[in-house]
Amino acid sequence: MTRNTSFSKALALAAALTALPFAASADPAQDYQDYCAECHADNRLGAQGPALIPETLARMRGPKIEAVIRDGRVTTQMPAYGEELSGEQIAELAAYLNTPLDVIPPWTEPEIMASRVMDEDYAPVGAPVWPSDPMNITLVVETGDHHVSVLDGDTFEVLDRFETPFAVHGGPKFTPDGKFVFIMSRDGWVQKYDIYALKQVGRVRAGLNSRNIAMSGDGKWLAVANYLPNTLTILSTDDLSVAEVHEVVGKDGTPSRVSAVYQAPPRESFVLALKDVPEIWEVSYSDNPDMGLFAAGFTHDWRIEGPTRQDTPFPIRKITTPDYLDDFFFDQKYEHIMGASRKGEDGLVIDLVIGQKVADLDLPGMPHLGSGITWDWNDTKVMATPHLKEGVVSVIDMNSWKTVKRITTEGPGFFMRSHKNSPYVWADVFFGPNKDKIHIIDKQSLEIVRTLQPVPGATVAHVEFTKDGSRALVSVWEDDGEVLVYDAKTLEIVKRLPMRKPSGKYNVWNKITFEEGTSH
Ligand code: DHE
Repeated sequence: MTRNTSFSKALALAAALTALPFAASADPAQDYQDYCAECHADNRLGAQGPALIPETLARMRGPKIEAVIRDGRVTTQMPAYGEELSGEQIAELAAYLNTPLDVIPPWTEPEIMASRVMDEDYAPVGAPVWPSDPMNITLVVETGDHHVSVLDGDTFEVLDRFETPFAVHGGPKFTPDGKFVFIMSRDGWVQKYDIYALKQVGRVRAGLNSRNIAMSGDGKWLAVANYLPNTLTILSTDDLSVAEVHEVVGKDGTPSRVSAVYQAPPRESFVLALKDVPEIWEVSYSDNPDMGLFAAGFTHDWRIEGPTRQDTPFPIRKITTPDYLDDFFFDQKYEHIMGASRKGEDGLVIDLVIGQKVADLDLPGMPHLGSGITWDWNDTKVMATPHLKEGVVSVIDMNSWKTVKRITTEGPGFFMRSHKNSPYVWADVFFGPNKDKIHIIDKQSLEIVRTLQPVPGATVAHVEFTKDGSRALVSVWEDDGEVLVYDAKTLEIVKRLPMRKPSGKYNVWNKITFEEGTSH
C-alpha cells in the first residue's frame, strides 16, 4: 500500500513535471480561444490583430506562422508563446489557423457599416497645412511596422508618418484633386487619410479578405475587390458609407473571388477580373446614359446581366472570357484589356467594346500585368511587363499585340516603373539570389544599360519617380531598410531615407494623371 501510494505520487509528480510548463495535450481550438481570441476575435476574423485564416496567412511574407506564435512579432503587440505552448501545441495551432473557416459570416452593408470608425478629432482644412507642392507629395508604405510616410517630393522631408491597418497591399488611390488618399489592407480595411490636414479621416472594413481598390474617375466611389466574401463593395469616398455590395456570381451561378478591380475613366466604369469564373465584369458608375458601356447600346442588351440601370446606379456587364484571368492591363483608350491566364502560360486581349477576345499574347512565366507600363517606341506604343516565374521582361507592341522583345534579366521581377521624362525603365529582380539588383533598361534600344546593386544582399524593389521624373525612389525592402533617392539621369544616389521595410511608393501627380510610366 505504502509502496503503491509512493508509486502513485511519483507518477503524479512525473506527470506534473511533464506537463509543466506546457499543457498536457494539444487542443488547438481551445488554445486559440485561450491565447489568440482576445486580439484576433473568437471567429478568427481579426480585431486589434489581423485575421488568422488561410486567405490572410498565405499572403503574408515574413516568418512562418509557427515562428510567429513561438517568438512573437517585433514592433507589434504579438507576444511570444514559446514558453507557454509546447512545440506540438504550436504546430497544431498553426495547422488550425491554416484551416479554412467552416462558415463565412455575412459581411454585407450592416456589418460593414458597424465596422466604420470616423475620427472625431478630424476636421477638414481649406489648404495644406504644409508649404510643399501638393502635386509632388509621395507616399511610402512601410510594411515593417505598418505605417505610411508622407514625403515632400522636392526636399524628401517626412511631413507625417501615420499608422495603417495591418498588411497594406496594392496601390493607395488618390482623389482626382490629390487631397485624400485611400489605403487598403489584406484584411479588407479601407483607411481614408486627408493629405492636406495630415490626419486620418476614418476606417471601414469593406471585406474580410480583399485584393485591391479602385477609385472612380469622378472621385465619388471606391470599389473594393474581395476574396472573402465573394463580393465587390462600393463605398462612398465622402464618408466611407456603403453604396452597394455586389455578390460576385458568374452567369452560371458560380460564386467567385475578385482578382483585381481597376477604373476605366473614359468608360466611367470599373472593370474587374474574376478568379473562379471565366468572366470579366464592367460595373458602370456613370450618371450619363451615353457614356461607357451604355454608349455601345448595352442598356437593354443581353450583355447586361442582373440588375439594370433602373434598379441600381452600378449596373453590371458580364463578359465571358476564353480563360480565367488573374490580372490585366488596359490600353490607352481603355478599349482593350490585356489579360494573363490563371495558368500563367499565355495571355489574351479582350476588346471591351464588342466583349470578345481579339488576340492571343505570348506571355509565359506568369506575367505581373498589374506592374505593366507603356511608352512610345519606333512608330508604335509598347507595353512591358515583368514575369513572376521567369527572369524576363516582355515588351509587347500594343497595335499588333506581338512580343517585340523578351529582355533577359537576372531573375524574376515584381515591379517596373518609368516616367515620360526618363529614357529608362527600372525593373527589379525581386526573386532569387540577385534580389539586390535592379536593371536600367533603355526605352529605345530595349537593352539593359546598367544594373545597380546599391546594398549588396538586401532586396531592392519598386521604384517611383517624382512629378518631373528627375528623381527615382527605390525601396531597400528590409526591416531596417531605406528609400534611396536616385538622380534619374546620372543614376547616382543623392539621398537616403531610413524606413521600416518600405514597399510601394506613390507620387500624387503620377497617379492622378495616369502617368504612362506608372501602374494604375
Ligand atoms: Fe501585389 C499591387 C496582386 C503579392 C506588393 N498586387 C498588386 C496589384 C495586384 C496584385 C492585382 C494591383 C493592385 C493595385 O495597385 O490596385 N500581389 C498580387 C498577387 O496576386 C500576388 C502575386 C499574390 C498575393 O499575395 O496576392 C501579390 N504583392 C504581393 C507581394 O508578395 C508583395 C511583394 C508584398 C505585399 O505587400 O504583399 C506585393 N502588390 C504589391 C505592391 C503593389 C501591388 C507594393 C502596388 C504596386 C504599384 O506600384 O502600384
